Amino acid sequence: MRLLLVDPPPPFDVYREAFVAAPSCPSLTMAMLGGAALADGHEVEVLDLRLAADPEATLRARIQRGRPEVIGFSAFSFTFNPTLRLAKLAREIAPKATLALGGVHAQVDPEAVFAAAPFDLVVLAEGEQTLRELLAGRPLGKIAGIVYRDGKTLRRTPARPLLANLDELNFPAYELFDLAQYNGKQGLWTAERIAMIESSRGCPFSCSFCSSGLVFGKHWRAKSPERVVAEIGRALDQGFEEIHFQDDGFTTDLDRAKRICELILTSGRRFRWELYNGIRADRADEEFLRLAARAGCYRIRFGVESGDQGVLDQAGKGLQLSQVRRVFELTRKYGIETIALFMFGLPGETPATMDATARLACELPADFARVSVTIPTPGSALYAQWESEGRLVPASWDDYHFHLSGRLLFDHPGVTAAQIQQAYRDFYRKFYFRPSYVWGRLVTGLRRGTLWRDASYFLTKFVAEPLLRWVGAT
Ligand code: B12
Ligand code: SF4
Repeated sequence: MRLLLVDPPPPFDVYREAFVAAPSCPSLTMAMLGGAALADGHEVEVLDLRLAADPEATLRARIQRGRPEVIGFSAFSFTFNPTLRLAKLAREIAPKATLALGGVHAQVDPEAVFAAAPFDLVVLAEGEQTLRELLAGRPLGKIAGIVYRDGKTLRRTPARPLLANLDELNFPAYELFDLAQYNGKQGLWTAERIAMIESSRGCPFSCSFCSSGLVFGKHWRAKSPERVVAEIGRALDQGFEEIHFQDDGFTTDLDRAKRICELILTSGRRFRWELYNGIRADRADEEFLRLAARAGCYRIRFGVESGDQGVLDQAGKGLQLSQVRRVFELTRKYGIETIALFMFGLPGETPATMDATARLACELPADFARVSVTIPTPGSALYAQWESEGRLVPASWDDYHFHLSGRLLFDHPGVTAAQIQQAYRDFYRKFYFRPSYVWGRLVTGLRRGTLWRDASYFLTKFVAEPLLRWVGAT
């Protein structure tokens, strides 16, 4: 079969207004699905419309040229509207093709998707095996884990059990991408070609604001260390220079994480890697950090969320601030860069707790810090809570990104949008413009050889981009 996998563009440039860099590397989602389809001998193309100047025209041309029989889209909430528009266009150009939708947003209310766009099926949870069965021509009614159109009726097939042994997955098919189109060396990244790798799926924790269990569930499953290192080796052979782990729980089993580091060391391959999706502050110990540093880990993000213990507890984070302080000290000890990630607007938030968050950020020996405004992610406990309390503000899915500061997606009992916006600006000013921080970065930059990278990051974020925005606005 001829398969076209489409990565939709965001509705607008979400990163422009925020002090964060827009990542640019091939999608792991598309690479995993592509790998599954290639293994069965199908013809696969990936179309990354995040890179297209005119997504509609690009999609049209690609469908006309490749005549795909199956077109698969993947959507977050934020990219749901562009996906619907593109699916309608795809249907016009290829009336006979099977249109499938997967990804996190489709899980929340799959039936509702069919009213909005002419999809033939929505894929629930993990998608590799479902896609293989679809491409093999299995009747839709016999494919587990989908909702599909049967004439005018919508039918849901039995849930597909999650894959027990992740080593059975095919390797991500990064050969489907034109790597020359990707340049991750922007912002704080240190290489141009960056491969996303997942070493595990699922997360056993229950943070109220998180919806990550929607796709991969709460049961943590992991690839073997040998498989993870083999996957990395293949990515390096394909020309990637750096590895970013996208798991929710790289260190859920610390012994496995240490073994991965040991295998990297004995493999003799030297490369830099980052725990990009972050790890929990209570899931790292000294031995892991020491091994990780030796094995090339140069940066770890930690989801701290708040500087107020009460807010953390209400969010069900299950983390103590003392654990946060300790892990930052330890990570620094081994020379690994840290990014502390925070949120504003969780339940229990007040102006005082936002101050406490900014204070904690400044007290931690973190190399960088970021704050995002809470979005009530569909499928999370927080979304359900605020929906039942009538606190959700009517909004477009286009607004479901983390960098919204001028307007809130919820009516918060303790803070106003203006207070959050002020606290957001103050946070960045307080953290990045401290004399001790600036001095510390200079020294660290000289010691680690990152001075030029840091200087260009700060010049871009705090001088060039605000200036361009100001020019654009006048
Ligand atoms: C990597 C990642 C990114 C990367 C890359 C995204 C990409 N396009 O590749 C970057 C850093 C760019 C990114 C950015 C954002 N992200 Co992000 N990201 C993730 C992360 C950590 C992992 C996703 C991943 O690669 N998983 C591995 C793959 C294999 O799994 P998967 O994508 O779920 O796909 C599987 C199934 O869903 C299914 N499937 C999916 N699509 C399809 C399609 C078909 C046809 C089929 C058959 C099956 C299928 O099969 C796949 C294989 O099993 C998730 C968290 C998570 N744990 O999922 C957040 C996550 C998806 N991101 C999220 C958000 C909010 C964002 C941003 C909007 C944040 C922001 N800046 O404000 C941006 C917007 C991006 C944009 N397009 O502009 C949220 C989405 C919540 C929601 N309801 O929308 C998540 C869930 C994080 C969270 N817990 O809140 N993200
Ligand atoms: S925020 Fe992290 S630890 Fe908490 S449930 Fe989500 S993935 Fe798990």
